[in-house]
Amino acid sequence: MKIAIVCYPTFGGSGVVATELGLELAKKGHEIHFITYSQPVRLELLSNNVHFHEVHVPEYPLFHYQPYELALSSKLVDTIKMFDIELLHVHYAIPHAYAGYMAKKMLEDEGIKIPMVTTLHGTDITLVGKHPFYKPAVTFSINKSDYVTSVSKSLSDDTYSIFDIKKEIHVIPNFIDLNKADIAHENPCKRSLMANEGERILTHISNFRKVKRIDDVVKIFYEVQKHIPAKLMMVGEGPEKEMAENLCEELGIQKKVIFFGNSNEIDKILCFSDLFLLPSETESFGLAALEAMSCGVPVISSNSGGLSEVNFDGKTGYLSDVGNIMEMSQNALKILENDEILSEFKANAKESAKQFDIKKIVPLYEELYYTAIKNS
Ligand code: GMT
Repeated sequence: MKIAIVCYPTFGGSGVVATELGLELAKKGHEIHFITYSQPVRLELLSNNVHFHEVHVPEYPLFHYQPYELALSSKLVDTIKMFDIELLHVHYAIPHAYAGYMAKKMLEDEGIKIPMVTTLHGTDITLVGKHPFYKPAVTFSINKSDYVTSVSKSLSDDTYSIFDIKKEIHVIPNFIDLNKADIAHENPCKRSLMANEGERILTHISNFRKVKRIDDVVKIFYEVQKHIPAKLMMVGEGPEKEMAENLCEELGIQKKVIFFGNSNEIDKILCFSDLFLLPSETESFGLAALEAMSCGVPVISSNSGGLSEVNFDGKTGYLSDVGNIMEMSQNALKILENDEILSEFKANAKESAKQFDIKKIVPLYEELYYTAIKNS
C-alpha cells in the first residue's frame, strides 16, 4: 500500500508511535510518506519506501497566527496526487483530522477518493480537544474520519463520553519493538557512570508538561532516598523542568538527580534503571511506561486513563490514585528494598511488555487499512 502519515514530529508519544508504525510498515514493503512540519525525531533513515515531505508555512505579517492547517491540507492534496497515495493516516485529532478531511474534500472535487484513518492519542481528547473552543471541530473531524482508532479502551470510553461520536472506535494499543530493547541490552549497561555500587536508579521520561506531575516524581524520589541509597534520572525537556530543578535544590537532593534533556538513546538509560516513575494526572496509554517495561523496568504509576491497561498492579509495578505520593513511594520501596522482589518485578515487566510486540500490533493497522481501501 501507499500510505501518507501525518503526525507531530516532536518527542511526544503520538509522533513516536506514528514514526515507528511507518518504519515497520515500510519494512514490510509498504510505501510510506510522512507529512509534517519537520523531520520526525525518530525518523533517522529515509529510503526507497520511506519519504518525508515538509509542510512549509510562509510567514505573512497580516496573519497573527500562520495557518498551518491550510498549508498541511494543500501539501496533502499535492503529495497524495503526486505519489498516488491510497490511504491517509492522521495521528492526533488536532488539527490533523481536520486538515485531512479538507484534503479529502478537495481531492473528491477532482474525482480522487482516499480513505482517512484517524488515531486518537490522548491529550487531543482528554485535555486540548475537549476545550469548548475546539470541541465542535474535533467532534466533526472524528465523525468524518472513515475509520477511528484509539490507543486504549480508556481513551475510547473517554472519547464517547466527552464528544457526540457516531463512529465505531477501534482500540489498537501502542506497541514496542522488542528487538530494539534486546539489542540495547546486548551492549554493556553504563550503570557505573550514573550510580555507585548499591544505589538504586529511578527514572522518569516525559515532555515535562503539567499533566505529568513532575513535582510528584521529585517528591516520590525524595521519600525513597530517605530510606535507600538512590539516584533519579530525569529525561526530557518541557515547561516544568525548571520547577523540578528548583524543587530538587529546595529539598537538598540536587546531587542525586540527573537531568538529561531530550534523548534518542532512552534504551541506554532504561538499561541501567531499576524503577520507572509515571504519576501522571491523565495518561491515555503511557508509552514511556511500556518502553521501560520492555527493558525490564517495573513501573510506579498513577491509575489514571489507560495506565491500568499497561501496568499491572502488584505484578509489573504498582498503581495509585493521582497525587498519592506516600503510597507511591512506599510501593517503590517495596520493590527496591529487596533484590529478589526487584528481580521478580523486572522479569514480570519484561514478560508483560511482549503482549504489545510491534509484530502483533502493526498487522491490526494493516488489516484496517485494507478494509478502508476496499470500502472507499
Ligand atoms: O504525553 C504527552 O504529553 C504526549 C502525548 C502525545 O500525543 O504525543 O502522548 C499521548 O500519546 C501517547 C502515544 O499514544 C500515549 O502513550 C500517552 O499516554 C498520551 N499522553 C497522554 O494521554 C497525557
